[in-house]
Amino acid sequence: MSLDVPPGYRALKETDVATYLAGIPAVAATLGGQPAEWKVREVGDGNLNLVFVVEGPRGGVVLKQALPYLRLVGESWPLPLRRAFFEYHALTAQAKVAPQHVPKLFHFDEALALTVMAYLNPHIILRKGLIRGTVYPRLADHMATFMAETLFATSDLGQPAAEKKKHTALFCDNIELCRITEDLVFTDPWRVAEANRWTSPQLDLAAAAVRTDGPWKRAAQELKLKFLGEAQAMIHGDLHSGSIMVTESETYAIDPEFAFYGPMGFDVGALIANFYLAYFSQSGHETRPGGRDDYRDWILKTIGSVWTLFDERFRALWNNAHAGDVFAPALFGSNQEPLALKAAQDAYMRRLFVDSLGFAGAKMTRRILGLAHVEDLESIVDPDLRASCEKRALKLARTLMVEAAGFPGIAAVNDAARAVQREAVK
Ligand code: SR1
Ligand code: MG
Repeated sequence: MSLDVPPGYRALKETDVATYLAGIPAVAATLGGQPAEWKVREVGDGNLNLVFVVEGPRGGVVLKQALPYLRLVGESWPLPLRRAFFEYHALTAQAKVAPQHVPKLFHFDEALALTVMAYLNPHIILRKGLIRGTVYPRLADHMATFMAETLFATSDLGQPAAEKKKHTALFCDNIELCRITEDLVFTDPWRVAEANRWTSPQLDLAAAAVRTDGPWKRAAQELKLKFLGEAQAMIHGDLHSGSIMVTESETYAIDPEFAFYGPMGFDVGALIANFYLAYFSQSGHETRPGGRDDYRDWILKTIGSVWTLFDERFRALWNNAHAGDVFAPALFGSNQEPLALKAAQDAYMRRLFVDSLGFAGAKMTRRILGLAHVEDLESIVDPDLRASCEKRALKLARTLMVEAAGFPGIAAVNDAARAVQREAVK
């Protein structure tokens, strides 16, 4: 198949990068020295793009370029280059309210579909840290802040309707990346799809059972309806632990190329899902039974703190930084009906909580039965051990999707996860 690329586009090679960057003064200054001294290496290990790390005598940058196809699959799966445009606009919007949690942007080239940003060093991808069993004491605080700030600011509470409509329009053409999510997260795991894969034969029965499970399929479609129809805020759209870079003291959300105006719970749910996947995969990484018990506890504590702090910060923004056309202070001013406002906030946050659990369940299911899996589980070499971790994760995933409304709070969800972890796997 010949790929349709716009004039002026070419996929860069390692040998092109220094010459290209030399033409961008802010980047040249950040790198220092001469282009001949800059060391370039392609490090992309994600599903979609080329990623070059460039280091000079003074500092480093990352150049991320979209390919006209899905890297994970190859040229048989074309993908619009325009995703770089959405990533650039999402990073720009996020940097306005959470600059400490997104990489600094140096440059965007629409024709080449590339962005140049700060090289985060010595940060590592969170997923790798979770596999190693590393504790990140500030992670929950940082991710709760990132989500509360970015979701609130782009919601109808944080900006006037006219601005929201314009910003929504900027992202509404991100059709193909949304389509990936619509298919891979909400549809394929519940049907026979060529791209699906799972640990076989251990999960064959489980994969077949999912396809005939009416309540589970219905829950997936109710969530898909929300994803398609609820333009609540500009969401990151792919906020898994591979899209977060960390040290013990810093946290950055990267790669928002799936951004669009969608349901906020999709971001919160993606993060929670990846923590639960990490939780259930620990049995595959401990060197003796129980060796990761403390770490499992830390993951659950982190999940609890993410939700609690997010809830707290989102409400604080609502009380102190309201700028939208809904729930106007004129209707709910502090001297007027504080209890009515509190009740409205409780209802709003409750809906968001229930949505987040449902989305978390869908995101967990797709990583076990769908096309794109996660290293947390894939790196467990013994297929029986991996399958037992995956069965536990699937069990919680179903409960989160089908019974989300029955959970009174995040502590109860963690209790359910602990109970599943303790059960013998069938
Ligand atoms: C087909 S691309 C597979 C997945 O990689 C991205 O990170 C998204 O999660 C997407 O669904
Ligand atoms: Mg990504």
